[in-house]
Amino acid sequence: MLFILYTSGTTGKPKGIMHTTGGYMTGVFATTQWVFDLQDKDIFWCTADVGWVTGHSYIVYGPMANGATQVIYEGSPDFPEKNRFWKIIEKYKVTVFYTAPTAIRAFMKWGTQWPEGCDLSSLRLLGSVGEPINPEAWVWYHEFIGRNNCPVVDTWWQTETGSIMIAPLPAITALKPGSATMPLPGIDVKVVDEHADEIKVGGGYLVLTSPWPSMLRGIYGDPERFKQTYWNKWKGHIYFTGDGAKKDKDGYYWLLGRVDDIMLVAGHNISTMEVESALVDHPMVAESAVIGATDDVKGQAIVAFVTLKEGQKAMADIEEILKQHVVEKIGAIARPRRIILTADLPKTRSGKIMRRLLRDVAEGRALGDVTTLADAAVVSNLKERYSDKEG
Ligand code: 7RM
Repeated sequence: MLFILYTSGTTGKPKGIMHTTGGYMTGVFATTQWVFDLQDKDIFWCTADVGWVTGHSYIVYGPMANGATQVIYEGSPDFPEKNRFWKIIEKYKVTVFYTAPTAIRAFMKWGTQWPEGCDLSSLRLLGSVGEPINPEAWVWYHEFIGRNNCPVVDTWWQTETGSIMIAPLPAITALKPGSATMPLPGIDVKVVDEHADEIKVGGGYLVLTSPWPSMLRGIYGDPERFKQTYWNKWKGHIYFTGDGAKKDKDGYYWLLGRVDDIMLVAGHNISTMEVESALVDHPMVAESAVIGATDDVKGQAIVAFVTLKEGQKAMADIEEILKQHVVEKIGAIARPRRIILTADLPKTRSGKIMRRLLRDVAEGRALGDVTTLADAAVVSNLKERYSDKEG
């Protein structure tokens, strides 16, 4: 065994994911080369916390095994000012920069004056990891950080997979904003339905159908849960990722988030990600988290928690404006029942939104496990505000 990493703070009781030396190292060594195409002159910077798998795989093991030159930073992105990251890139002439959509949306919220005041001309490649990157954030990242001059590689993978599974190969794969594109060589990915039948074009469950070097070797102390969680949804050797995805006619994969987060509204499946993406497409919105709250009539009704951009005033009819915007982007079926404005969203330390806690808030329940929440005050504030308004 090399390490145990506890994961899935977003959905429930954390699982101790086990990785071993040879396979894991092979996976991260190869994918660091393939996806980031590191050369001797490169200066690589992955902004992840080392306690997240991204920090393990793409700060500690992958780049180090490749002998890469790296920037390693532990500190906040907004101190002493909101240009801290751009100052670091300027100072150390970073060439490859790897960060998360949650960070990109914070940069967007702060405004373009911060990156614009720094010299980012050393950058040649940008990466994204951790959640689906909405096209709006992808385009902003490409334009204001990459100065329309750097490919953006969206990389899909999990603590369990150990290394990147779906991502473009820079200068080889044609990019589509918002898509992680296609599986890396040797990685067998499929989108399947309830019966494990492959969906060649369209949406379904994302599965892996052959082993790969850096696959997890189990859940520490709980082999039964390992089988149940990943291997028992279908017969045969099919690893279930827990994510939903759509495959388009060109064979590109579009990640839809965890299947547990998909809503059923009046008989229609709507992913929280699609509604969130429509909301952040509005010029006033910085970030949003969408959940399905139990509804007597529709089964589930859409409730959206929304953070506005810095300096943006909340006018009286803002809820109606945003609801209408979602209707225009997706259709009447996706019209949110409520929009709740909030300064912060509950997140894990790696920046993933904890929708489970927002469902607890919306349905007036006591909060479930909050041990993986980065800032506990965020949900208690929301809980107070939500019940005020509902009454
Ligand atoms: C690397 C990491 C895993 C879950 C995974 C997805 C989501 C991660 C992307 C993504 C869409 C991406 N490990 N996820 N990367 N969704 N596009 N590029 O995040 O174990 O902490 O989380 O994160 O739902 O299953 S993790």
